[in-house]
Formats: sequence, C-alpha cells, structure tokens
Amino acid sequence: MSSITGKRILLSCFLAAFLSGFVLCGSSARADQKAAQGQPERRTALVIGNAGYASGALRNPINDARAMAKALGDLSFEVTLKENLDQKQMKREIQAFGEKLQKGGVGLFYYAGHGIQVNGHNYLLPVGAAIEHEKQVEYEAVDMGAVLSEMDYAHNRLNIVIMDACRDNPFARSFRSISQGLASVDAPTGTLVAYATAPGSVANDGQGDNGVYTGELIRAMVQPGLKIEDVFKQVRSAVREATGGRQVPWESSSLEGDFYFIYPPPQSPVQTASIPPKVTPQGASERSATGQAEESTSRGEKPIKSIKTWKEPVTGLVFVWVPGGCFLMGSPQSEQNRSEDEGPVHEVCIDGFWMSKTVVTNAQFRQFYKDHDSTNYSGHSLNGESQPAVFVSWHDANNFTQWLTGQNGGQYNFRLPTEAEWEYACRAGSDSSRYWGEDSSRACIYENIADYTAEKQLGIKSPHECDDGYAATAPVGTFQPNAFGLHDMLGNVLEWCSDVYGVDSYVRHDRNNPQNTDESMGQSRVIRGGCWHGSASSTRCAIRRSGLPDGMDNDLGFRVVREP
Ligand SMILES: [Ca+2]
Ligand SMILES: [Ca+2]
Repeated sequence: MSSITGKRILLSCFLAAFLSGFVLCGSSARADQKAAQGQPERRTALVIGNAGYASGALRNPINDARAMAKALGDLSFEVTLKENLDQKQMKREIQAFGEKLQKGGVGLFYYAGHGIQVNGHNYLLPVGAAIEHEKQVEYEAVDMGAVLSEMDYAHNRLNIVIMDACRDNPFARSFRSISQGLASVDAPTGTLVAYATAPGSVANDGQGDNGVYTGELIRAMVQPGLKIEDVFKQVRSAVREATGGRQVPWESSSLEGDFYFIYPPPQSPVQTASIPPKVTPQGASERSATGQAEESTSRGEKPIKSIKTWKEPVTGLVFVWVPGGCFLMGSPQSEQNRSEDEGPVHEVCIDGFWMSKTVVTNAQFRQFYKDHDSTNYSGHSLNGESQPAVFVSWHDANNFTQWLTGQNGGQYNFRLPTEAEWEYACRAGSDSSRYWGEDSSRACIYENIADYTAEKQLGIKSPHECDDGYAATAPVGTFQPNAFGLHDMLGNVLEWCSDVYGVDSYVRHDRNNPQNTDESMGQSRVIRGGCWHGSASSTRCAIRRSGLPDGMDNDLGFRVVREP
C-alpha cells in the first residue's frame, strides 16, 4: 500500500451524487457573528423515532427521540417530534422540514430507528415497510440522500444530521448480501452528518431508557461553549468507553461556519487559542484538553503566544502561521526504528511561514480538477469531500499550488513545503519522536493511524494499541492538532514535500532554510509523515520516504505553504 505504483484504479462510486454540493454564499460569517453576539439565529429541528416495527421492534428510539426533542427545545430549537411514521408520513415531514429551513438559520434532523444500507445507499426504515429482499428497500424505505438534498436545497447556513440508526438490519436473514450498519456518506457543504457508529458496524440499543449514543449526545450538547465538532468528539470518547470500544461514533463534516448549542459567554475569546508549546524535560510537547499549556522554551525557540490563522478565500483552506526558529533536524541514534537517512542530526533555522492546517481535501482539489477521483479502499470510500485528496502525484500537487497562486491574482505565493519546514512544523517545538511525546499508544488522540478499527475492518497488522475509529482516511482535522495548530501531521495521509530525495540530503543542508533541488541526486521527491495504515515504527516526525514525481497512491496527499 505504501509503494508508489502510479496506477489509478477506476471505480464508479455512488458518493458522486453527494459530491456536487453547492457553495454557500457569504452569509455564514455574519450569521456566526450574530449568533456569537447573542442575537438569536433561527433553529429548526425534525426529530423522528421509529420503534414499532413488526419485525425487529426496538426498545429505545421513542425514548431517545423524546429526550432529544426536549433537549433541543431547551436549546431554542423549534422542534417537530414524530413517532412511528410510515413511509408517506416520513416523506411528508421531511419535505415540510426542508421548507421551514428555507427561512434560514440552523437545521437539525435527528433519526432513531432502523437504518440499512443497500449497495452503498443508506435508507431509513419506516414503520410498516413491507420488505422481503434488497430490491424492495428502494421503494419501501426513505433514502437518506433525500433528506440531505432537502436540507441542501434550503440554502440555510448550517445543517446537522444525526443518525442513531445503525442497529442490526431486521431483514438480514432474507437479504442476499448482508452489509452491517450504514454506509459512509459524505456531508454536503455546510452540513455535518453524525452516525451513532462507524460505517459498516452496528450500534448498541442500550441498557437504560436511552441508547448509549443519544444519551451521551444529550449530555454533551448542553455543555456551554462547546463547538459542535467538540460535542461529537466528546460523544465519541464517551460512547467508546461505555461500550468497551465496540461502538465508535463517527462524523462526516463539511461545515464552513461555527455552531455552538450553547454559545460561550462573550468575554471568553473563541477566535484565537493561546497555545504556547510546553516542552517537558524529555522534550515532549503537550497540550491539555482545553488547548491551554504552560509557557516554556525549547532549544531557544520563542514560545508561541497565539495561533494566527488565515483562510484562503477560493478553496477555504485554512492556514496557520508557523513562527520561525531553529531546531535539531533528524533523529538521534537512540530513536527506535530510525533509518540512516534520518541523520546526521543537525541544527536548522527556518523563517516563519504559513502552512495549511490540514492537507488538501477532495472538495478543495476538485475546485482545481473537477473529475478528481480518490477512489476507495476495500469498500471504504476515500472520495468524501472532507477526506484528503489522494492519488495525487507530486506534479499534480505542484500544479495545484500554482493554480492557487493564480486564483489569488498572484498576491500570495503558494508552494509545497520543503522537508525542513515540514519536520520543523511536525515537531512544533518538541524533540521527541512524536510531537506529543514517545508513547505510541496515545496516537489515537492526535492521529488517524493503523489502529484497532483498521485491524478489525481491514486486517491491518501490528496496529497502534488504541482505537481512532477510522479504518481508511478520516475527514481532515478530525483529531487534536500539534502545538502549532497543525492537524494530521503524522497520520491520515503521507505528504509530498518539494525537495529532491537523497539518502545523504542532510550532509548537504545549509543551516538556514535548507532545501535540496539538485536533480542530479535522483528523480525521487521527499514524502513525509505517517498515514492511516502506518504502524508505530513509521509514525514519527523524522521519518523520510520518497516517490517518483508522477507516482500516486491511496495514502499520499499534500499540504500547502503560503510564503509570508
Ligand atoms: Ca485508523
Ligand atoms: Ca498527514
């Protein structure tokens, strides 16, 4: 998987239907502001609980739906609560909901009940559906795509879809092919789709009055000042813990603005996080859960006062300012699993630069190349809007940066990072093998790497001893960032750098802003970081790889640097 083959696998993918999401117009920033200033923004919710199935009746959906409706009502949503609906009623309610959303604001659709996937499409099962085999599902059930397109069509600021619907398929016995759980469906722009469990697995109906998922969700929703993304992160860890790792909730998000169920009080700053890197005596950089850390210095670098961000207007790619400084590049002889090409360790000084917080996503890459196909891996789509663009060659990546420079009228210069910039950015002030320290079992807090989910769903060997919930690529920025505010540096996908690769690159390095451009060293270009199937030995800031400039693979993408 990690070899650069240059082959492109052609696949037709049902996700295409969801990828043509429209671009929201510029009202979202104003609406965010409005909401943050305490002015009420319209909030509309449709809550459906289906439990009274003739075959496979469920215990919790009605309780779950009622509890959710009450919680949403308390959070100023105008709530429509419906129970045990047949197909016609469901369709009617969904349509009426879409009409309400056209008045603007935030929409939330919650569904508890049976949901099944057939050929990669997700369907909500109405009560009374007469289904004996797969073919009837399309006619008897409600396509989740219809819900998403109703919401999409409304052009309101932001939508949330919550599917507590991944319970066992009650008709499984009469189905020829049994796909467990729901398929992974990408969220259209401006939408967050949350599932009670990861694609392809089933949820727990719960011992108490509520399913595990909805119970934890309600608990997290009512916490003041939690951003929507953080609400779901909290739910993920709580459910994972409550079910002993058997159920891991999952989201697909293409949100552009912020949303809080309860906005933080106006005096607390929410725009700029003050996160100086803390460097322990061992050199590990740590951040607490609140994003606050103590001030300290490492190898003479200045502590970071705050993370400055800038949003590129055409693609929405967010950049963070990486402050200049000096660091020790490469891995010491004592580092486990190191290779010779990671040395000798040498001091390098880097001027400050802007780096994209995440790698370029499929949606962003498709603005440049409309037909880009990241394909799938073993039934897991890699094509989601917010998943990293993969199957991108070094030339493609460079062409994207040049296109971006052009799109910005030449006002800024965009390019790939040098490998020195990349390693400096990955370490973010730390000199341990990983930016969070040495402990590889903590990787799942920060990165999507080979984990228990990848082992279970893809049979990937020697996973990290933890569960990040993703078998293949995850939406970018799903996990905790490093001290510079950069996400996914050691996981999700490998990243192209601009340099020509040489085993002995480091002996040729200048002290300031080194870069190898000498093509007499060879044709291969540097690839950095770790990826979704990376084991602990390869999840290190110092590891170097290489690939031919026209090579591409399912684990290889790129992030962009903007010159100051
Ligand atoms: Ca993983
Ligand atoms: Ca990465």
